Amino acid sequence: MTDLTPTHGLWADLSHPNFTPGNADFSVLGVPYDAAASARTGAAQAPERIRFWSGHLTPFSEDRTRLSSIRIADLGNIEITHQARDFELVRQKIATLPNTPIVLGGDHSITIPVFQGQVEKFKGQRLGVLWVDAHPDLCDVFTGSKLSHACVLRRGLEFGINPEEVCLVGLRSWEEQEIDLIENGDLNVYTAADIAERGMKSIAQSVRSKLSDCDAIHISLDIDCLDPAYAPGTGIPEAGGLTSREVITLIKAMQGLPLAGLDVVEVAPALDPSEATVFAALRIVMEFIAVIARENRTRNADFSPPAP
Ligand SMILES: [Mn+2]
Repeated sequence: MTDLTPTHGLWADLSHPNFTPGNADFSVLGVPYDAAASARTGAAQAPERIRFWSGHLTPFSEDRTRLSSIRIADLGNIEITHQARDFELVRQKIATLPNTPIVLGGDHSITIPVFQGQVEKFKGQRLGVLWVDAHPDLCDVFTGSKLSHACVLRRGLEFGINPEEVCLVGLRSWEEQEIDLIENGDLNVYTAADIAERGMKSIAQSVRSKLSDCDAIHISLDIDCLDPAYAPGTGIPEAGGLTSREVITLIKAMQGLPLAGLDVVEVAPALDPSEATVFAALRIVMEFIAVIARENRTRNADFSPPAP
Protein backbone atom coordinates (compact mmCIF):
# COMPACT_ATOMS: atom_id res chain seq x y z
CA MET A 1 0.00 0.00 0.00
CA THR A 2 1.22 3.45 -0.87
CA ASP A 3 1.35 5.80 2.08
CA LEU A 4 0.90 9.46 1.28
CA THR A 5 1.89 12.27 3.59
CA PRO A 6 -1.23 13.19 5.56
CA THR A 7 -2.71 16.57 4.70
CA HIS A 8 -3.93 17.06 8.28
CA GLY A 9 -2.86 15.88 11.71
CA LEU A 10 -4.16 12.77 13.45
CA TRP A 11 -7.98 12.71 13.63
CA ALA A 12 -8.36 15.65 11.27
CA ASP A 13 -6.34 17.87 13.65
CA LEU A 14 -8.71 17.17 16.57
CA SER A 15 -6.11 15.17 18.48
CA HIS A 16 -3.10 16.53 20.33
CA PRO A 17 -0.53 14.73 22.52
CA ASN A 18 -1.52 16.97 25.47
CA PHE A 19 -5.14 15.85 25.35
CA THR A 20 -6.08 13.38 28.07
CA PRO A 21 -9.34 11.58 28.88
CA GLY A 22 -9.79 14.20 31.60
CA ASN A 23 -9.72 17.17 29.24
CA ALA A 24 -10.93 15.72 25.94
CA ASP A 25 -14.43 14.91 24.65
CA PHE A 26 -13.42 11.50 23.28
CA SER A 27 -10.85 8.82 23.92
CA VAL A 28 -9.82 6.69 20.97
CA LEU A 29 -8.67 3.21 21.85
CA GLY A 30 -7.49 0.62 19.32
CA VAL A 31 -7.80 -3.08 20.02
CA PRO A 32 -5.92 -4.77 17.17
CA TYR A 33 -7.12 -8.31 17.79
CA ASP A 34 -8.68 -10.66 15.24
CA ALA A 35 -8.04 -14.18 16.50
CA ALA A 36 -11.71 -14.64 17.48
CA ALA A 37 -12.93 -14.16 13.91
CA SER A 38 -14.49 -17.32 12.49
CA ALA A 39 -13.81 -16.61 8.82
CA ARG A 40 -11.17 -14.32 7.35
CA THR A 41 -8.98 -12.34 9.72
CA GLY A 42 -7.33 -8.97 9.04
CA ALA A 43 -9.24 -6.68 11.40
CA ALA A 44 -6.14 -6.41 13.58
CA GLN A 45 -4.71 -3.99 11.02
CA ALA A 46 -7.69 -1.63 11.24
CA PRO A 47 -6.63 0.72 14.06
CA GLU A 48 -3.38 1.54 12.26
CA ARG A 49 -5.02 2.14 8.87
CA ILE A 50 -7.96 4.10 10.32
CA ARG A 51 -5.57 6.34 12.25
CA PHE A 52 -3.36 6.82 9.21
CA TRP A 53 -6.20 7.95 6.97
CA SER A 54 -7.73 10.07 9.75
CA GLY A 55 -4.97 12.53 8.89
CA HIS A 56 -6.47 12.99 5.44
CA LEU A 57 -9.84 14.13 6.78
CA THR A 58 -10.87 17.69 7.42
CA PRO A 59 -12.47 18.69 10.75
CA PHE A 60 -15.97 18.98 9.28
CA SER A 61 -18.93 16.66 9.11
CA GLU A 62 -20.81 16.23 5.86
CA ASP A 63 -23.29 18.99 6.83
CA ARG A 64 -20.32 21.30 7.53
CA THR A 65 -20.61 21.06 11.30
CA ARG A 66 -17.33 22.56 12.45
CA LEU A 67 -15.59 19.99 14.63
CA SER A 68 -12.66 22.17 15.69
CA SER A 69 -13.95 22.61 19.27
CA ILE A 70 -13.81 18.84 19.76
CA ARG A 71 -10.83 17.29 21.53
CA ILE A 72 -9.79 13.70 20.92
CA ALA A 73 -7.32 11.95 23.22
CA ASP A 74 -5.85 9.06 21.26
CA LEU A 75 -4.80 6.52 23.87
CA GLY A 76 -3.14 4.17 21.39
CA ASN A 77 -3.78 0.44 21.37
CA ILE A 78 -4.38 -2.28 23.92
CA GLU A 79 -2.56 -5.35 22.63
CA ILE A 80 -4.32 -8.66 23.17
CA THR A 81 -2.07 -11.71 23.32
CA HIS A 82 -4.21 -13.81 25.68
CA GLN A 83 -7.87 -13.07 24.97
CA ALA A 84 -9.55 -13.75 28.33
CA ARG A 85 -6.72 -12.19 30.33
CA ASP A 86 -6.11 -9.10 28.20
CA PHE A 87 -9.81 -8.34 27.59
CA GLU A 88 -9.73 -7.45 31.28
CA LEU A 89 -7.51 -4.46 30.41
CA VAL A 90 -10.14 -3.25 27.95
CA ARG A 91 -12.94 -3.65 30.52
CA GLN A 92 -10.98 -1.67 33.13
CA LYS A 93 -10.09 1.09 30.69
CA ILE A 94 -13.68 1.54 29.50
CA ALA A 95 -15.14 1.35 33.02
CA THR A 96 -12.91 4.14 34.29
CA LEU A 97 -12.81 6.53 31.31
CA PRO A 98 -14.24 9.93 32.25
CA ASN A 99 -15.09 10.76 28.63
CA THR A 100 -16.68 9.04 25.63
CA PRO A 101 -14.80 6.08 24.15
CA ILE A 102 -14.39 5.44 20.44
CA VAL A 103 -13.04 1.91 20.22
CA LEU A 104 -11.47 0.63 17.00
CA GLY A 105 -11.45 -3.14 16.53
CA GLY A 106 -10.36 -5.70 15.91
CA ASP A 107 -12.96 -8.36 15.36
CA HIS A 108 -16.31 -7.96 17.11
CA SER A 109 -15.18 -10.00 20.15
CA ILE A 110 -13.38 -6.91 21.44
CA THR A 111 -16.80 -5.40 22.16
CA ILE A 112 -17.36 -8.03 24.88
CA PRO A 113 -15.13 -6.20 27.40
CA VAL A 114 -16.37 -2.85 26.05
CA PHE A 115 -19.94 -3.84 27.00
CA GLN A 116 -18.70 -5.10 30.36
CA GLY A 117 -16.90 -1.81 31.04
CA GLN A 118 -19.87 0.31 29.96
CA VAL A 119 -22.25 -1.72 32.16
CA GLU A 120 -19.90 -1.09 35.08
CA LYS A 121 -19.52 2.62 34.29
CA PHE A 122 -23.29 3.11 34.08
CA LYS A 123 -24.22 0.81 36.96
CA GLY A 124 -27.67 1.62 38.33
CA GLN A 125 -28.51 3.53 35.13
CA ARG A 126 -30.23 2.40 31.96
CA LEU A 127 -27.64 1.54 29.32
CA GLY A 128 -29.11 1.07 25.85
CA VAL A 129 -27.34 -0.41 22.86
CA LEU A 130 -27.66 0.42 19.19
CA TRP A 131 -26.27 -2.66 17.44
CA VAL A 132 -25.60 -2.10 13.72
CA ASP A 133 -24.50 -5.34 12.08
CA ALA A 134 -25.42 -7.99 9.50
CA HIS A 135 -25.35 -10.49 12.37
CA PRO A 136 -26.96 -10.52 15.83
CA ASP A 137 -23.96 -12.29 17.47
CA LEU A 138 -26.30 -13.99 19.94
CA CYS A 139 -24.62 -17.42 19.96
CA ASP A 140 -23.87 -18.87 23.37
CA VAL A 141 -20.79 -20.73 22.13
CA PHE A 142 -19.30 -20.54 18.64
CA THR A 143 -16.36 -22.54 17.28
CA GLY A 144 -15.85 -23.79 20.84
CA SER A 145 -15.56 -20.33 22.41
CA LYS A 146 -17.79 -18.09 24.52
CA LEU A 147 -15.57 -15.17 23.48
CA SER A 148 -16.15 -15.68 19.74
CA HIS A 149 -17.12 -12.71 17.59
CA ALA A 150 -20.48 -14.50 17.16
CA CYS A 151 -21.27 -14.38 20.92
CA VAL A 152 -20.83 -10.66 21.63
CA LEU A 153 -24.39 -9.49 22.20
CA ARG A 154 -25.26 -12.68 24.07
CA ARG A 155 -22.49 -11.85 26.56
CA GLY A 156 -23.72 -8.25 26.72
CA LEU A 157 -27.19 -9.41 27.77
CA GLU A 158 -25.60 -11.61 30.44
CA PHE A 159 -23.72 -8.56 31.78
CA GLY A 160 -27.13 -6.99 32.43
CA ILE A 161 -27.99 -5.00 29.30
CA ASN A 162 -31.79 -4.98 29.07
CA PRO A 163 -32.91 -6.57 25.76
CA GLU A 164 -35.80 -4.10 25.54
CA GLU A 165 -33.18 -1.36 25.31
CA VAL A 166 -31.22 -3.02 22.52
CA CYS A 167 -31.98 -2.11 18.89
CA LEU A 168 -30.42 -4.31 16.22
CA VAL A 169 -30.26 -2.70 12.79
CA GLY A 170 -29.20 -4.26 9.48
CA LEU A 171 -29.54 -7.95 10.34
CA ARG A 172 -29.63 -10.52 7.56
CA SER A 173 -27.74 -13.67 8.63
CA TRP A 174 -28.61 -16.13 11.39
CA GLU A 175 -27.35 -19.11 13.35
CA GLU A 176 -29.82 -21.74 14.55
CA GLN A 177 -28.98 -21.00 18.21
CA GLU A 178 -29.93 -17.31 17.74
CA ILE A 179 -33.43 -17.82 16.34
CA ASP A 180 -35.28 -18.23 19.65
CA LEU A 181 -33.90 -14.99 21.15
CA ILE A 182 -34.57 -13.11 17.91
CA GLU A 183 -38.14 -14.37 17.51
CA ASN A 184 -39.25 -14.70 21.13
CA GLY A 185 -36.94 -12.36 23.06
CA ASP A 186 -37.50 -8.70 23.91
CA LEU A 187 -34.87 -7.36 21.50
CA ASN A 188 -35.87 -4.72 18.94
CA VAL A 189 -34.95 -6.19 15.56
CA TYR A 190 -34.77 -4.21 12.30
CA THR A 191 -33.51 -6.32 9.44
CA ALA A 192 -31.79 -5.01 6.33
CA ALA A 193 -34.97 -5.98 4.46
CA ASP A 194 -37.08 -3.90 6.90
CA ILE A 195 -34.90 -0.90 6.08
CA ALA A 196 -35.28 -1.46 2.34
CA GLU A 197 -39.04 -1.69 2.89
CA ARG A 198 -39.65 1.16 5.34
CA GLY A 199 -36.70 3.45 4.74
CA MET A 200 -33.99 4.34 7.27
CA LYS A 201 -35.63 7.57 8.43
CA SER A 202 -38.63 5.65 9.68
CA ILE A 203 -36.51 2.89 11.23
CA ALA A 204 -34.32 5.49 12.95
CA GLN A 205 -37.42 7.09 14.49
CA SER A 206 -38.44 3.69 15.91
CA VAL A 207 -34.94 3.22 17.29
CA ARG A 208 -35.08 6.64 18.92
CA SER A 209 -38.37 5.91 20.62
CA LYS A 210 -37.16 2.51 21.89
CA LEU A 211 -34.03 4.11 23.38
CA SER A 212 -35.64 7.35 24.58
CA ASP A 213 -35.65 6.41 28.28
CA CYS A 214 -31.99 5.36 28.39
CA ASP A 215 -29.45 7.23 30.49
CA ALA A 216 -26.61 6.20 28.18
CA ILE A 217 -26.44 4.60 24.75
CA HIS A 218 -23.53 2.66 23.33
CA ILE A 219 -23.32 2.15 19.56
CA SER A 220 -21.64 -1.03 18.39
CA LEU A 221 -21.10 -0.96 14.65
CA ASP A 222 -19.83 -3.92 12.67
CA ILE A 223 -18.74 -2.62 9.27
CA ASP A 224 -20.43 -5.67 7.70
CA CYS A 225 -23.73 -3.88 8.34
CA LEU A 226 -22.87 -2.17 5.07
CA ASP A 227 -23.44 -3.94 1.80
CA PRO A 228 -20.20 -5.41 0.42
CA ALA A 229 -20.52 -2.83 -2.37
CA TYR A 230 -19.68 -0.15 0.23
CA ALA A 231 -17.44 -2.17 2.53
CA PRO A 232 -15.88 -5.24 0.90
CA GLY A 233 -12.99 -5.24 3.37
CA THR A 234 -14.48 -7.36 6.12
CA GLY A 235 -14.25 -10.97 7.21
CA ILE A 236 -17.78 -12.02 6.24
CA PRO A 237 -19.28 -9.79 3.52
CA GLU A 238 -23.06 -10.37 3.50
CA ALA A 239 -24.96 -9.33 0.38
CA GLY A 240 -28.13 -7.26 0.69
CA GLY A 241 -26.79 -4.81 3.25
CA LEU A 242 -27.18 -1.14 4.10
CA THR A 243 -25.84 1.76 2.08
CA SER A 244 -23.31 4.07 3.68
CA ARG A 245 -25.95 6.82 3.30
CA GLU A 246 -28.41 4.81 5.40
CA VAL A 247 -25.86 4.26 8.16
CA ILE A 248 -24.97 7.96 8.25
CA THR A 249 -28.70 8.79 8.40
CA LEU A 250 -29.06 6.44 11.38
CA ILE A 251 -26.11 7.95 13.24
CA LYS A 252 -27.32 11.52 12.62
CA ALA A 253 -30.81 10.57 13.82
CA MET A 254 -29.37 9.79 17.27
CA GLN A 255 -28.95 13.54 17.86
CA GLY A 256 -30.21 14.47 21.33
CA LEU A 257 -29.89 10.99 22.82
CA PRO A 258 -27.25 10.42 25.53
CA LEU A 259 -24.56 8.80 23.37
CA ALA A 260 -21.95 7.20 25.61
CA GLY A 261 -19.62 5.37 23.26
CA LEU A 262 -18.98 3.86 19.86
CA ASP A 263 -17.08 0.86 18.65
CA VAL A 264 -16.35 0.17 14.99
CA VAL A 265 -15.22 -3.37 14.33
CA GLU A 266 -14.45 -5.96 11.63
CA VAL A 267 -12.73 -3.55 9.24
CA ALA A 268 -10.12 -5.70 7.47
CA PRO A 269 -7.99 -3.29 5.40
CA ALA A 270 -6.06 -5.94 3.46
CA LEU A 271 -9.30 -7.40 2.06
CA ASP A 272 -10.07 -4.11 0.33
CA PRO A 273 -7.12 -2.67 -1.62
CA SER A 274 -9.17 0.47 -2.39
CA GLU A 275 -9.39 1.10 1.40
CA ALA A 276 -12.93 2.36 0.84
CA THR A 277 -13.91 0.21 3.85
CA VAL A 278 -11.45 2.12 6.06
CA PHE A 279 -12.80 5.42 4.77
CA ALA A 280 -16.38 4.28 5.41
CA ALA A 281 -15.43 3.51 9.02
CA LEU A 282 -13.79 6.93 9.33
CA ARG A 283 -16.82 8.75 7.96
CA ILE A 284 -19.03 6.94 10.48
CA VAL A 285 -16.68 7.95 13.32
CA MET A 286 -16.66 11.59 12.17
CA GLU A 287 -20.45 11.74 11.88
CA PHE A 288 -20.70 10.30 15.42
CA ILE A 289 -18.32 13.01 16.64
CA ALA A 290 -20.41 15.61 14.80
CA VAL A 291 -23.58 14.54 16.63
CA ILE A 292 -21.86 15.37 19.91
CA ALA A 293 -20.30 18.56 18.51
CA ARG A 294 -23.80 19.80 17.60
CA GLU A 295 -24.98 18.77 21.07
CA ASN A 296 -22.20 20.83 22.73
CA ARG A 297 -23.01 23.79 20.51
CA THR A 298 -26.68 23.66 21.52
CA ARG A 299 -25.75 23.38 25.19
CA ASN A 300 -23.28 26.26 24.98
CA ALA A 301 -25.87 28.38 23.18
CA ASP A 302 -28.31 27.70 26.02
CA PHE A 303 -25.86 29.03 28.58
CA SER A 304 -24.45 31.96 26.63
CA PRO A 305 -25.09 35.34 28.28
CA PRO A 306 -27.59 37.63 26.59
CA ALA A 307 -26.12 40.05 24.07
CA PRO A 308 -25.41 43.49 25.56
MN1 LIG B 1 -21.20 -8.98 11.75
